[in-house]
Amino acid sequence: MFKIEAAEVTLVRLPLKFRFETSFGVQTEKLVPLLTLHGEGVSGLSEGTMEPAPMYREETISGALALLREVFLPRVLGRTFDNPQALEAALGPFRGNRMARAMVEMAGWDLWARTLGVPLGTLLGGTKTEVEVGVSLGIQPDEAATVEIVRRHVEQGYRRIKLKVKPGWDVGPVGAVREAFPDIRLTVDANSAYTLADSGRLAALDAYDLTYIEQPLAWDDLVDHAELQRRLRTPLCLDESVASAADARKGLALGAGRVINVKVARVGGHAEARRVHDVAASFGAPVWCGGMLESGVGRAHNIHLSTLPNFALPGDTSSASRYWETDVVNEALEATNGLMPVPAGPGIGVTLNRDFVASRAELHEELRT
Ligand code: OSB
Ligand code: MG
Repeated sequence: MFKIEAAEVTLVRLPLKFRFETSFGVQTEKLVPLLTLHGEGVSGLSEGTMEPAPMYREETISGALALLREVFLPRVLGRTFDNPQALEAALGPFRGNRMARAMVEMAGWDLWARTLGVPLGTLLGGTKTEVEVGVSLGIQPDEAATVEIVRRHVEQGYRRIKLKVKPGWDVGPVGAVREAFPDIRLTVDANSAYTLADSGRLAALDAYDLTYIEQPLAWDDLVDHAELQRRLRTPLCLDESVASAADARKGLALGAGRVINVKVARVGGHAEARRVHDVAASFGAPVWCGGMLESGVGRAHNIHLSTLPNFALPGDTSSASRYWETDVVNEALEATNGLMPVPAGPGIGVTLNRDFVASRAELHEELRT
């Protein structure tokens, strides 16, 4: 059992070390909402992965902060829960807003794991002590720059290279990279930039031996993905359009894809992420852990989740030092030769660098009953 006595919400602005261009825009900094749930002598940490504007999915930081303040935290503050599943159930009646609900649920898992003194991954049923990771590389100015940035990351040992693509920026860079690196595990991610009318262009990618094409079609679509999958040899991987285990079941049953990118916050937390993992396993479909340019808090959550067995393909949880000059946590989260060690110790295994967080905080609120 654990009691939630108080909550702290902090919003931190971090400059990104690289310019991250996707089909939906360019990012040069990250606004990171952090939640601390205080129990009796123990606390749990989580990070929100919604963004200032609803470009990836529909949730936003300002919307999530309002919901946390006005609805979700008042529902759980002062209460005692048997386990994180009971905490998840307390938020179960609320619809949508899964990233906001996930902040509460994920901090609850960390709090509970720290109370028990076990690593979060172990509590979730994971067994790995390190997890395989790749990198997600943004759209580059030209093909030569793309080949060059891929070379740097292949040399660092990353186990998979994912290139962001969009209409007009696909077969060119993919062909150039495949020619330079015939044997690497290569994927692309379109973040919903295509429609079924582009299926000819997408079928041209079949020539490059991609492990999968991630979310080519609309963020809320499964039916057109199923039609597209019938027209392609390359497996499709669903990201945006899977918000729950039910979505995963429907998508896999329809043949909308053969792989799922699991982002714990997108599906509402660890319990639902594990259900997505299990549903995919029942279809014989591998999953992998996606990323949202997380700070060390979200990154540590991702690493622990990735220790489950059906995380069978390398995730996006690359070294924190790629993203940040200074991270919000004290521990370094660094991959060596494409292997990310699971942070040791209870819970997510990382601690907040409180001075740094305070120096970068744009908002700080404490809530109690
Ligand atoms: O589609 O996976 C995505 C980042 C922000 C929003 C969506 C996505 C991404 C990434 C980055 O691909 C993965 C990472 O390095 O964290
Ligand atoms: Mg994606």
